[in-house]
Amino acid sequence: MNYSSTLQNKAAQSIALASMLLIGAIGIVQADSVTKEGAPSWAAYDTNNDSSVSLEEATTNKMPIQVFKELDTNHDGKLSSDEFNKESRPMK
Ligand SMILES: [Ca+2]
Ligand SMILES: [Ca+2]
Repeated sequence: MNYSSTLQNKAAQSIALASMLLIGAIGIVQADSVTKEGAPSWAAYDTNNDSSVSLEEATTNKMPIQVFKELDTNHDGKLSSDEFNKESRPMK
């Protein structure tokens, strides 16, 4: 009797299906928020449209915390569009 191996098979199939669905969902989210340069725009980070990007909004959109801290030049814990746009203009 191989009842338990049949159960394992079904579990494996379920996990494989869930993984495919998850990968598909992630792909859709990325296609939606990534610009042609390969990085989300500032507007895409500002998900609640309050004209600033919080650390939570940044990390939700996959910005590393280290990058956020570097961009937040006035250290108020939020990124303005000016601060964000400095990323593409490397001036000291
Ligand atoms: Ca915001
Ligand atoms: Ca700031």
